Amino acid sequence: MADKTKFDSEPGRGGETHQHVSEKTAGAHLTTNQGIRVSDNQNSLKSGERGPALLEDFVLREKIFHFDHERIPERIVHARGSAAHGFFELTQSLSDVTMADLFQRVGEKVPVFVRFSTVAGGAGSVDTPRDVRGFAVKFYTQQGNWDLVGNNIPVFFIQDAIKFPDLIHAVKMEADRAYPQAGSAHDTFWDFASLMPESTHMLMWAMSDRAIPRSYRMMQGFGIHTFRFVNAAGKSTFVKFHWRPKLGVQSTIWDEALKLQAADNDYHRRDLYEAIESGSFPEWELGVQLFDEAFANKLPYDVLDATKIIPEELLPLTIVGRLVLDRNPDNFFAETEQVAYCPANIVPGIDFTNDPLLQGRLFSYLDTQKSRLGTANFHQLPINAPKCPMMNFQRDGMMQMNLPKGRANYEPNSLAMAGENSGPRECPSAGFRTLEAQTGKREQGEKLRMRADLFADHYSQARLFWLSQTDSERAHIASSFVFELSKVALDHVPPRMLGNLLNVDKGLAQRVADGLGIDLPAINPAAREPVDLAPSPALSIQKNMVETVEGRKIGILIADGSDAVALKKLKDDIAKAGAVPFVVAPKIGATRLSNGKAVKVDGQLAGSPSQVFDAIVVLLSKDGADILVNEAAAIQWIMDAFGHLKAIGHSEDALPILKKAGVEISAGVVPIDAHFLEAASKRFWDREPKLRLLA
Ligand code: HDE
Repeated sequence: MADKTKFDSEPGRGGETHQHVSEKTAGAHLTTNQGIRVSDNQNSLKSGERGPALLEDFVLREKIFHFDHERIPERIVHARGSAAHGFFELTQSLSDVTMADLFQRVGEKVPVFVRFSTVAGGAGSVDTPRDVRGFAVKFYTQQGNWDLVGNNIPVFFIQDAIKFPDLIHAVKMEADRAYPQAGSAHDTFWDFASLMPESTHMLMWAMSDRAIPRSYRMMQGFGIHTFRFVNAAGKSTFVKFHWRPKLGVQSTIWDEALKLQAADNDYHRRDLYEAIESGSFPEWELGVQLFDEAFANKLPYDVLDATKIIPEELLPLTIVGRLVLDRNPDNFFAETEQVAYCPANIVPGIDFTNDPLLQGRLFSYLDTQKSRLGTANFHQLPINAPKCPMMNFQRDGMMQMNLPKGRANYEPNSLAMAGENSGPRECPSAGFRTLEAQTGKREQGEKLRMRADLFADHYSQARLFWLSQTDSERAHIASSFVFELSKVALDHVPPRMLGNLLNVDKGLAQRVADGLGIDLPAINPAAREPVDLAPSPALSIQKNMVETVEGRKIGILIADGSDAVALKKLKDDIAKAGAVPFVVAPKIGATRLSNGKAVKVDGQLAGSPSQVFDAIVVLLSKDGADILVNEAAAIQWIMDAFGHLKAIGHSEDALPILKKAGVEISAGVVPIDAHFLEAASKRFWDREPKLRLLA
């Protein structure tokens, strides 16, 4: 490869840098796409030194032509994303319920490519808006590719695919003004959402801290729809898929998410990339909820309705495998951008249900890939190609990259009798067979445009979600509704939304009305009266926090005179606990520590605000504190960490600066030697009511 080649460098006539290889250097010659060696990559061909550029300059034209076409259409939704390679390893066999090959043999691994994304924003938008996150997994199994294209929230806004274009039009930037980018806090979204009572359950999740995750590594993932497993005997079992992050679910809080949009547009992308580069591989468990028709028929909601969950307390998860992401893509475009997921990609042993949202998706993804990737041959791109043999009689099309040999492009044929290659054939026993699902009479009958009865219950599960949250989480949800609705300029919309929320919980509706400063309207009649369902503690983030510093990033503020021994110990302890220390100082170059030695730090104070850390340490000497007490960036650094409910470790001499930043010595504010790491594994929710007025 050219990487290790030594180049001669010499300036050209205009002082431009020319890097040369010699004629004999192997493997390092710059060429055109036709393999023609390039002699000068700095100057276009001109007629005379001040003359016009010449049309015959094929080197220039080819280079600019290719550049002009570098971009492809971005995804219509989920445009902004990041991805990684890894594997899925089976830890418990499911051979009794499915014949899918990847679920047979414990210990066997299947390669995967996983893409996480936001939904509403364009490809260049920020990572931390309030939004649902995509969680799409491509399993390259021995039986072909299976794509589990899910989200980090287990329900969806709508029940029927026919509403998807309306939902997306409403949430994306408004058609005339082309803003806001990547956010739901605007007229058209809430106009639509308030007219769609079926969205209410999803809105509760979207207004919760689930929609502002700390990291892709710290989100759950869900297949959402009810799918089917089918075993070798042809028996079908319903299944719902859940991904569980090893680090637990962790989220930011709203003020922090807002400030992260300024601090680091690529916060999640960087976090995923760095974690994998450093060998701290993100990991999830795969859990399945398995049930049969009889169980489904007993539920007070319909399992074909994607706005409903089955609480874990009612139907526990069986953990069957683990997903580990251990390799970053080599090229963002070739892999992350060109990967084409499709819920219709399933393997023998897995099948669909009649969920009307899923059924629409089965059409959409293949269709969209054609316009996004420009050719029906996108499946041949390395990232999309199956890793098992793939053979059929499909031919030609734009960008055909395969070179099929022979005449057999049809079937049946008898070319084998003439000694020619005759191509592949169907297999009745191992080929994919759609389950001959025996379905009840409600799945058959007249052709109707209508929904099943239980789909009309729009509020019971929204209430269940609300009742399952801690006080702090409820305050966040109510405040999010206030924030979003306060951005709505159409005065008739917030009351309509409140009329829906009254069906969820009167207290919630009242809090939102108070936060907006408007009167509580009359309740909007429910299409079907909600019923009280038992709360599900599993739905709360705070009740299930994994108290660990593993995978977290801890910012340490130092300045001239900071204690060298304490700094070393702190960094070692943090690294030993599986977290990442990140040292910040007013200057990136040399900071002179207490031992007289100069150190280079990881980030400059003004460019490394505390939002990007999970906990901070203020490790200042008296002199350092005296100087930084007059530095707004340092005060803000500490104030934000306190306001974002993070642990703050400090040296004795740093106390005056903490005081100036308004830090009250309270839970989570600790001297560095006093169990700082224990504090750093938590967030201090109880601090919040003293710091901000929540709804
Ligand atoms: Fe998607 N969705 N979606 N979606 N979706 C796309 O496919 C669509 C839905 C999801 O990282 C598109 O390749 C319809 C639910 C993810 O590349 C498109 C409906 C869930 C991703 C599309 C839904 C998802 C997409 C756009 C309603 C969670 C990103 C580009 C019936 C279970 C995949 C593309 C990636 C992407 C259509 C609803 C998840 C247009 C019609 C529900 C994670 O085909």
